[in-house]
Amino acid sequence: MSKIVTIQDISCYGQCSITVALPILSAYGIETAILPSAILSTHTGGFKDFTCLDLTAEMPSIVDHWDKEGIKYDAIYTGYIGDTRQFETIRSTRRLLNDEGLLIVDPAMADHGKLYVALNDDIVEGMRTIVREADVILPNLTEAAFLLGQEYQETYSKDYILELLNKLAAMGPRLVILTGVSYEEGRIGAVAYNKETGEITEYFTEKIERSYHGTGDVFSSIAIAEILNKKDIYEILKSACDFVVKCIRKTLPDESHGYGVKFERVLAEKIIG
Ligand code: PXL
Repeated sequence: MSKIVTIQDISCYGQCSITVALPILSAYGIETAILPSAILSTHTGGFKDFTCLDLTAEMPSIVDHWDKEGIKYDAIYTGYIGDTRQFETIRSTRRLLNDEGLLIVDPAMADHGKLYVALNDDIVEGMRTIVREADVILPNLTEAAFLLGQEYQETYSKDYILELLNKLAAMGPRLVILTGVSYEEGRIGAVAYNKETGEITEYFTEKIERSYHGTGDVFSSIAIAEILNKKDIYEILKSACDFVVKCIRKTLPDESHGYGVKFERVLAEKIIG
């Protein structure tokens, strides 16, 4: 059984970050520890006057204690990071990885061409430092462009996607999974590049014209669970894309529910059937 630690915020309300990652990874039979980076009343997408308790100062002590206890992990999964000092802690947490352990970075910081409201360019720069050390990264198109210091492009060709994948892999990671790729109307999906084999893998599904917060976290949690369960890359992309579409479909009928996706029933159906 794999053991993972996820480093991201606790958004107490809003179906994102740790409240998404924990149940999904657990449902896949992965032992999951958390290194919370902050406690927010809600996520920062659409709620006004959210509260935030920063946990930067506590994080190194937690990691030191784990180290003293001899605790080891098969993977570190990082998500939304709101304070640049935490990137050093993330790098230091790598000492807890087993020999074959993976640093998996979801640079959750932007979407639709814009940084999330509470973030700035220093976070992008910090995110680059952990991307350089990562084994796997899962950016969306906006995050990919920002990591590379490029303008976000709304329309693009296949060559542009291949160029992004190549440049991101050149930063360090051996597997890049780019999300939110759409070459034709009505279809959207993910494209992966494995630097070691040179293999490009794509999976596309129906595009629903409604966007929700937290879908990136749902995608990454499923993909990471499948990676740890040693699925092949096509299965990883298919599982994550299909799961997100099902979650959006479940959420659509409830128009008052715009802050996240109703992933819980979809997860329950996956397990119980
Ligand atoms: O889902 C990404 C995310 C995570 N954590 C916080 C956020 C967001 C997106 O807005 O605000 C606090």
